[in-house]
Amino acid sequence: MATVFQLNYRIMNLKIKIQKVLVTFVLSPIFIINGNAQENIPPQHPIIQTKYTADPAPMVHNDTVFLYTSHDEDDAMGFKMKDWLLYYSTDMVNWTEHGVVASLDNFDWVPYDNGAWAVQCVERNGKFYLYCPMPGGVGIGVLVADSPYGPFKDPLGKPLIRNSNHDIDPTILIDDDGQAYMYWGNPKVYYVKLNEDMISFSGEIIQEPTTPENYQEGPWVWKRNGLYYMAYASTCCPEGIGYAMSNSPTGPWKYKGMIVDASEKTRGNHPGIVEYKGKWYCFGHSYDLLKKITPKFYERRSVDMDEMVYNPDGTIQNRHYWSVEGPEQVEPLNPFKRVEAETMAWSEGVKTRSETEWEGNFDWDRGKKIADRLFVTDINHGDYIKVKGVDFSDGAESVEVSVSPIYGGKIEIRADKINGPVIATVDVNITRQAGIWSTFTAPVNDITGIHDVYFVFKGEKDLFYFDWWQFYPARESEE
Ligand code: FUB
Repeated sequence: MATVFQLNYRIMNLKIKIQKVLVTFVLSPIFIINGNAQENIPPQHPIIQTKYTADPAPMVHNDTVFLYTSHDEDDAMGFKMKDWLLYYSTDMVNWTEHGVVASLDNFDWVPYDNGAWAVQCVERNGKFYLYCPMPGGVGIGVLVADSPYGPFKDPLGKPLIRNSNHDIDPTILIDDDGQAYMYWGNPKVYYVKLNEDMISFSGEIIQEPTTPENYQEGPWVWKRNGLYYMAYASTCCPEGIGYAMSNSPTGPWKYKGMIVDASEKTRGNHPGIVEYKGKWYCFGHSYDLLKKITPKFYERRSVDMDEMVYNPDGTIQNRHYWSVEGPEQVEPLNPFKRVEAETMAWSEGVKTRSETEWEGNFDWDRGKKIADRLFVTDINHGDYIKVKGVDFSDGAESVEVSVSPIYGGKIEIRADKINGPVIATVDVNITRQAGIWSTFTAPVNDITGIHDVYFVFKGEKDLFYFDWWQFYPARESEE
């Protein structure tokens, strides 16, 4: 988001960029030969491909990274944001979608259905607090749950903060002495002390007098080795991720540089920073996925991330842009337990959907609930899902998949490359069973050790829905 001046500047810039893009579009041999922009896009990244996501807010709880995001609708032109999504990972390369974790419907007092902007979730005393800004002076609300997955409820029935039209992008710091602070704002930074209940505050709302250099919006505050850090969408336009440091949670803040440089690919940006198993990671968002399909500009963003490295003096190393290869995998993935099909390091073509399965077929008599499912949809010939670093250990004997067949087809499970050796072929040879879930099993060819796994879909069209998969270990040969 930006001031009127910034918006005018962005529009002017955008016109120049569109002209440039048109020139490229017309002159580039890639566009002439292939008719699309795919050649220009890195082979991997952003980290979520099945939906447009923005404003990443990672949170570590136990051994899992929970990633809350805003959600740009697939047909968004400008901001079209109704709900918030949750993803999780234990290896920082394969992300599993949990689906919608909260929405504007959670707040009775919000007057519109488009304005689910950048959230942050924090845990305190076993409860999870999701701070949700609704722009245009509506305010910042808070939702509470007993689990990071929700369900989240509004304990106040009114905004926690309604201070000005600048009330967006909340971030929370709980200091070592237990004092919690909330920071937010565009184009200035505001902060207030939160009470221990995390749903009320004490004292004045302060407009931070040293709003750090290059600050735009999207603050993210954390502490390391006694030093306070504030990262934020920085410079305009486009925006990268800059940061400032302080010796105190209340400033003054001193600008230290860019963590991720501003570039055409990032445009608006919004940092989320977290430490996980001894390494630090910086999340932001880009338009890379959108650019894969069009040179046009819409508010359809995609969360990306990479490792973030400190210098010995506590300053942060700059990275020009998210690397193509992403961070190192923290631990290999275990295929011998059920893995949700919506667990992926990368995918092409597929989408996801939530649905409740009922016993009955009729609106007026659905019978008992069988299951709430989130599954992979829109599976057509040539689409694929890549799962990184799967540890087959001493080998697998068979693989089982849960699918709901539409026109039917095959899943070729391949090692290391989309056209790598076939590990197994699962034949889904039933049709017209959409809504009915069955498992299919196939024998596994010789495979041991750690491999990237590609689920490559083959068939004519609308093959099936895909819910989960699991390998079974090779049985020791009988003496
Ligand atoms: O996603 C909506 C708004 O755009 C966020 O609140 C800002 O940080 C910017 O990313």
